[in-house]
Amino acid sequence: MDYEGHEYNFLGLEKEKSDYANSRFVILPVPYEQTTTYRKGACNGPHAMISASREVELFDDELKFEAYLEGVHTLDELEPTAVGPQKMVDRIYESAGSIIEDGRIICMLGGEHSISAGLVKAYKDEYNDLSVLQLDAHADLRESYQGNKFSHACVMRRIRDFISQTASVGIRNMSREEHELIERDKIPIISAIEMHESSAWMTKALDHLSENVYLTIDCDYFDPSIMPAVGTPEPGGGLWYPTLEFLRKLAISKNIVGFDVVELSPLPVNNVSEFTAAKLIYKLIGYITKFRR
Ligand SMILES: [Mn+2]
Repeated sequence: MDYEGHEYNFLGLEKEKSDYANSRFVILPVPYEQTTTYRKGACNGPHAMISASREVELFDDELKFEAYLEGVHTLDELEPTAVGPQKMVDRIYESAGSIIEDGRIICMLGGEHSISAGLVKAYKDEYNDLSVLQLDAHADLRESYQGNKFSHACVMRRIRDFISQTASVGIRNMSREEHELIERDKIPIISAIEMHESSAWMTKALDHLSENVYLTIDCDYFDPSIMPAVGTPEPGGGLWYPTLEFLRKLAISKNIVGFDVVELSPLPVNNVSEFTAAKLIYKLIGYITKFRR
C-alpha cells in the first residue's frame, strides 16, 4: 500500500488480480540506464509508469470491458548492473525464460532501449519464427556507438543479429551509415513522413511480420507534443489515435507474445508522458486480451 491507499503495482490492483499465479500479464520493471547520451533520466521511467498506471481507469471505454481481470502481476525491479549493457541484456534473458515458459505475456518497462535485446532473445527461444516490430524515432541500427556495441543506439542492429524479420515504424533520425545499411539489406522502415502522407503504411508494416511478434516501443516514437518526457525528442512523431488503430490491427492479425515500453525519462513539471505510456500499455493489454487467437 502507499499513501493513496492503492497497492504499489501496475494499475494498483488488489492481490487477487495481481498474484503471479492468476496473472496472464507480467510487468517487468528494468530501471537500467548507462548509455543514454542526451538528457538522462530513463532509470526513473518504470517507477513513473507504475505510479501513473494507478490512475488509469480499469474499464476500457473503447473495448467495453475490464482487461485487468486477466490478471496483471508486477515483478520487483530487476537490479541494474554496473558492468555494462551486455551484462544487463544477459540478466534480462536469464530472468525472463521461466516466465515465458509459464505462458505469460511480459511487458518490460525501461530503462534505456538496449534492454530490449535480452527479452527478444528469451522470446526467440520459445517462438522460432519470432519477428520484431519497433516503434521509434531512431533507426538504432548502428554497429557500435561510443565504442559500445550494446548501446541503446545499436539495439535493432543487435536484435537483427539473431532475428531476420523486423519492421520499424515512425523513423525520422538515422546516420548515413544506417541509411546505407537499410538500402543494402532492404530493412523494412516506415518513415514518419510516410505515416504522415497516408495510412497505407499500416498494412505494409504488418506484411513484414511473422505470426508471432515482439513489440518494442521507444517513447520517442510519439510526437513530443504528446510524449515530451524522452531523452532524445524528435519532432513529427506518431499521434495517439493512428497509433492505437495500428496496434489494434496488429493485435487482430498477429500474436503479440511480449512487448516493452522504454526510454521514458520523466519530467518534474509535467506528468502527461508517464500517464500516456501507462494508458498505452493498458490499451495493449486490452487489445491482446480481446483479439488474441
Ligand atoms: Mn529512439
